[in-house]
Amino acid sequence: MNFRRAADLIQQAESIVLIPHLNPDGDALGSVLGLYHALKSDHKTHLKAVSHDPVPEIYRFLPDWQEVDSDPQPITTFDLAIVCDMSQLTRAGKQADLARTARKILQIDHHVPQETFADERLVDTKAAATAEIVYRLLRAMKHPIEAEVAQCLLTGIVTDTFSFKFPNTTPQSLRIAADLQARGANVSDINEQVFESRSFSSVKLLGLTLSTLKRSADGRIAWVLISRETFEKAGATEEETEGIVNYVRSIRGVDIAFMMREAQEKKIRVSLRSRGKVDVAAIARVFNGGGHENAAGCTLEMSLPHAEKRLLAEVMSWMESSISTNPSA
Ligand SMILES: [Mn+2]
Repeated sequence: MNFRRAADLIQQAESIVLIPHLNPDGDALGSVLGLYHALKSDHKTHLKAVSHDPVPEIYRFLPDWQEVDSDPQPITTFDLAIVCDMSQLTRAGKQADLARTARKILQIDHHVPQETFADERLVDTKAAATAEIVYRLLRAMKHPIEAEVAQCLLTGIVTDTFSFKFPNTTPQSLRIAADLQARGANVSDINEQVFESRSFSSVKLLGLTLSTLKRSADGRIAWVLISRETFEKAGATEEETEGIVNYVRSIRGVDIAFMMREAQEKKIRVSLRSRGKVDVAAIARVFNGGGHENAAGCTLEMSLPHAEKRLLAEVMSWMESSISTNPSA
């Protein structure tokens, strides 16, 4: 990673647009808003944060979240687009065009690279969160990190490590988190906001969803399904499915957990989670999805029962092949 070249791009640009991935999570938004707040003090003539989707309710405590525009006028050509937390530009959704028309693209990410679309890439697959790389960039630029910036970046680390519980947590994640806390961020506030302030409808959805729980005969695979009907019954939206899959993953003996939700008719979004050395990103890639070893996602364009069978068959065959090639697993 060449922080120097990335810093030069930022310093030379007069107009910058910041873009998180669609269905933005705490890391994508924390990275974008951390950068937004930091760069705002540099008096860029034009600085904008745009997103395919509006900021989800649970992240509306982040400083400047109202500045994220999900319906910008598409007339501006920016000097620089900074895309955060995505390995494919299509993950920017309808904002991908703003990146494509920008004079330069800087990609900051920690996913396994899938395509080359950026002029400069700060990609570290060992980083627990994109926010860690943003932190390192700001430090390399000797840019001040104010409390607001620290709160955004720490939110990215807390959400992507699931409060430092996932195995992606490294000594570096903890060191960066400690420094951000020292600069005014607050890990307990973030946990309260993100994990302990659910809406009534999301808890109702959790209950209805967990009642669909199934597992494979050997108990190593467990999953839940959310139909359109379930969403309606709970009065919940898709963003309120956040975190449900972790309950499934927490079951003793489960190596692979997944949640399938009917986003639209014949559009099934899948969240996959695994324990230890089980690479669910490889399974997601079969369906043109992606992600990390222990957390990945994909979309299947078919009915919910059909998608369930199709994905389960893929997970089962992956399990069998991993057992035959790795007898110690
Ligand atoms: Mn991330």
